[in-house]
Amino acid sequence: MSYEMILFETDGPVAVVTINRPKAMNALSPQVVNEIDHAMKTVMADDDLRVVILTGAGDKAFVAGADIAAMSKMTPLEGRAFSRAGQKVLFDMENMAKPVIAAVNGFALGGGCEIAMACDFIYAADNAKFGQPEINLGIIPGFGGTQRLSRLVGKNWAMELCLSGSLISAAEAKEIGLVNRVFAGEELMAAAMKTAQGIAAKGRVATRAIKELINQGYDMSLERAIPMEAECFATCFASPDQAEGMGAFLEKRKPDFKGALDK
Ligand code: CO8
Repeated sequence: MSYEMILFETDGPVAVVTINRPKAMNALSPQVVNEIDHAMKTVMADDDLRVVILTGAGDKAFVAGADIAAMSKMTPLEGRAFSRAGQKVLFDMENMAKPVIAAVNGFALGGGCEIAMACDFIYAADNAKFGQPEINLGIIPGFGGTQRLSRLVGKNWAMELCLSGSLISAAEAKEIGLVNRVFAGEELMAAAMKTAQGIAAKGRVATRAIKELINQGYDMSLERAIPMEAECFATCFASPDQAEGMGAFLEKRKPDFKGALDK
């Protein structure tokens, strides 16, 4: 598939997916959402790719939301279809076996904040702004925002952001736990790439287990989630990565993890 709305680049084991509609602040149209979905599936199908960085083109916006012009003409049924399709793409990305880092380089509003929250964690440029301003348009977040935001930052902040539609700075987003780290704009991609390359050098079996456990356990009681961890812990011992990792430690050398993911 050749992309029109995103750029797909690789740097060794790291894929960089850049939403590329800077004139429309990288707004999410149905085509953009489909292309992101395709890019993530391409990463999953390629054994050589291990981590994804998702970012936006230009220095103003990561994603300024769903495309308001496209949404303005939607019927209720089309609105539901768009919302459900977007939710599925974000859910698939959140649950894919390979990590996805959001590098938020400007406005992350509405669907933009929602897509960033569906990534495994967020790095932000110091000029980034976050918000769920849908209420100003007479609608609500539709790509999982009411649910992921409260899980990430707590009910009180989710309520304030969704009800007021106001924006917060990168520093405030870090303070409430939405963003992991904030960088000067020109340093954001290098920092995201350094972390991505570091994760890419880890074992794939362990990486996948960590994603699955944290994502699935998040909504479960500790009593039910903890035994799941023991099962995944045991599974790690069936992967060559366990022998390699521990052997490398004991031999005082760097590990070379080769464990593969099943398809
Ligand atoms: N959709 C379409 N176009 C957009 C969007 C958007 N979300 N955001 C910006 N643009 C366009 C503008 O229309 C403008 O286009 P043009 O140059 O042709 O007039 C261009 O980008 C530049 O924008 P501005 O001139 O407004 O730039 P400013 O720097 O003055 O302001 C802002 C930047 C603050 C980002 C401002 O553009 C803005 O407020 N944008 C809208 C933000 C917003 O409300 N986002 C939420 C959208 S709703 C949503 O995301 C719901 C998600 C769930 C959907 C569920 C399915 C139904």
